[in-house]
Amino acid sequence: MIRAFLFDLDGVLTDTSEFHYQAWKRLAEELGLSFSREDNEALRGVSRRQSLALLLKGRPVSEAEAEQMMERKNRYYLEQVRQMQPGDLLPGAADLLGELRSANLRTAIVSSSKNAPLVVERLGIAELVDWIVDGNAPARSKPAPDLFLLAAEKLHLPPNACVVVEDAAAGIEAAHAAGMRAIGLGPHERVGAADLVLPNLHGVHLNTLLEQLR
Ligand code: B16
Ligand code: MG
Repeated sequence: MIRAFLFDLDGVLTDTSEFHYQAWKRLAEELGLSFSREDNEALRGVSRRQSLALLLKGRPVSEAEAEQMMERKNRYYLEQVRQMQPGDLLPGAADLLGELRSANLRTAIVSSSKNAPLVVERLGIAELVDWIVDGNAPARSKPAPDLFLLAAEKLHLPPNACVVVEDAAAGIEAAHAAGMRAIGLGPHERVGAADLVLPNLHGVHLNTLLEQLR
């Protein structure tokens, strides 16, 4: 019996990845490093600390320097996030959240981003979300199941009553490790391990989803 939907944020409800890309690229240029859109693909769903490690490509830095770099990148990122509006929700996202509300199903956002609460506020969907688990949670990041298990606990539901919606391979892995079913958004090469694969949420309705998951 499905009682809740746990949504990843970036790549599922909105596309903050472009803002992450611009911010990391600005930092990389300042550091004299190359950073392409292709490089950015590897950061999908990956924590800020791990993203920096990938950007540095083995270049050694002290812990203090790493902290300062992440702070700088986040400052650039937030300049973009502060401009976000409800129009930045991906097609179909608001409709599905509304349908879940009407059907009395619970909803949570489960994101690796420490900025998830601000993004949710800018998107104007706070009212449609019961709980936000973000990258500030004292838990291991995806592909560990921790963030999803924490969401289930906060919603007072067993893991098998929750369905995860994810765009990253690590997120699908985390959902399965948590004992949850997963809907993967994107190409099969990336999210093929999911129980149901869809290109995105455009035109996706709750009734059809529940049937497809049965
Ligand atoms: P922050 P998600 C992830 O969001 C992004 O996909 C990833 O690119 C980013 O590095 C990570 O959040 C951390 O974000 O720097 O804002 O804490 O897909 O888990 O919603
Ligand atoms: Mg994502």
